[in-house]
Amino acid sequence: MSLDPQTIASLAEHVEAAEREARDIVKLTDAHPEMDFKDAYDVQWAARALKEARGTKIVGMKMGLTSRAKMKQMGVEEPVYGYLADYFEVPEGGEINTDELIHPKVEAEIAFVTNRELSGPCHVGQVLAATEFVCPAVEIIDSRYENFRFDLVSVVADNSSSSRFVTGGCMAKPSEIDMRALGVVLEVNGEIKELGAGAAVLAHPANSVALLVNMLAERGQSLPAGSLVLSGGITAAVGVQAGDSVNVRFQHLGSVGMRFV
Ligand code: OOG
Ligand code: MG
Repeated sequence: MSLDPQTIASLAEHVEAAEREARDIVKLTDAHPEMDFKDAYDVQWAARALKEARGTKIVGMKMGLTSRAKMKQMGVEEPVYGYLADYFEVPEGGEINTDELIHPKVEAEIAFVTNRELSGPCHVGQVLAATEFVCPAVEIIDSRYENFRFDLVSVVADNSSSSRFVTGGCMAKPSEIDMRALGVVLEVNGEIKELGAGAAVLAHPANSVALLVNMLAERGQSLPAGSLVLSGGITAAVGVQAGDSVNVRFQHLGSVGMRFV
């Protein structure tokens, strides 16, 4: 059953305020067990509209739960998307203030920057042809739900846990690197926590962007030219706290670092 428009609007306000105020809340399906996938994206798009009405710009999109490691860690089996707002972006080597977050985790990801509009139906070849460059990225996720426990519908409504992201300065054309074999090493305070390769993301990270475009098409939306897209965590996410220093090494693409204060 679908939720009525007033309920969608009030859930969007509730979850968006929890994000801005870094407060945890119970998952939305506790009070609304009938909520479905479409309702959840309605809440996400309504929350996004609230931000835009306040002057926040949307600078890109992210895919999540695109690797086995992430699906297994969170106990959900389907990729999801979210939007990236301007204030989510942190410069490379920058500081992330943990007072503004609830329980942050870091993820190693490959970011795509597109040079033309992509609309569905979209296949991986169109994504590769429309990719100006890829660059290394770290996403900092921060579920607004208690103890990071959620179901698929609740996490979609919560903008798929989007919170902060950092991109690295090295770029490559898709033809210059084999993204499937691209190795990543995630270190916290100099200690290796996770290892992986690009193929962990739907066999090729460009598949994740194609899936995003096809999911957007279901709502009559497209991916505008110049979009930044995070293709999803390659490894399981790693919890961090104030005082931690994170460095992720990407084969061929340098490294991305940040400090949590
Ligand atoms: C959902 C977001 C997952 C990714 O890269 O897989 C995500 C979550 O695990 O909280 O961003
Ligand atoms: Mg992610």
